[in-house]
Amino acid sequence: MRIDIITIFPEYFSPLELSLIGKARASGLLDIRLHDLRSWTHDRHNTVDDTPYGGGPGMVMKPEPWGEALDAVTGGGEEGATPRLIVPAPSGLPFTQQRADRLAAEPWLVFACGRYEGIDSRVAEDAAGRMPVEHLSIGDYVLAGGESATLVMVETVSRLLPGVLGNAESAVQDSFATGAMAHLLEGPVYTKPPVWRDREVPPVLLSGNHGAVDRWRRDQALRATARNRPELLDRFTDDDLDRRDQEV
Ligand code: 6GU
Repeated sequence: MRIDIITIFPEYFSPLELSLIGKARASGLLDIRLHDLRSWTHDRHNTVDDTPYGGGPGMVMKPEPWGEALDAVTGGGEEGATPRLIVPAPSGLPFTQQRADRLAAEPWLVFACGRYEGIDSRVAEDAAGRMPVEHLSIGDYVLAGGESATLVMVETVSRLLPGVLGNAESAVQDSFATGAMAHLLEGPVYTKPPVWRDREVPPVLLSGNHGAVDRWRRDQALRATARNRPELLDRFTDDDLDRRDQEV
């Protein structure tokens, strides 16, 4: 997968050199390209923002540098290829695991990171004439810019790509994934030693009884979900829960 990120803070993305994503880039599974928006300005001060029409607080990102940046970045794909443009914004559609799954199937994503009060709205309108555009929010709070949201989305999508995760199973096992544990949160996890500061690992996990372990994990997942995200349980009917209990 190719991912282009346009930002006034390319240095913000140095974490993408580390760990799983760093390795996926080194091995060629992931082609992440960073672009400094200011390289498409033409004035002495490399201006990227201006005051909002209609008044109000803050500044708005100017359309001209964004238009040139998107033309340059999205025009250079292999014969006729068009990327999907993602604009992180608190006003966007919710970024969910389901949306991450769909993005992970795309060959090419471009992230346009806005700062200040956002990007002049004509930029996304104009781009939408040539490529699919999605405004996405990572949660119900307000960040200072799209950079940290882009890091979250790039990490979420990258770990779904074939070959990026060390253990292909763990993407399926996590909270929110599909399968028998779908829509449940993960319960507690343990490793050695079996006793630490007088605290024992739950004996069922040492029993070697895989059926009992699966049932215990399912029960713990239900408890964690009821405690922290009770609204997620509304998706299940009683029959649903009974049927899933027999699966494990
Ligand atoms: Cl994508 N951007 C900003 N600025 N704030 C956010 C967000 C995005 N998602 C949640 N809050």
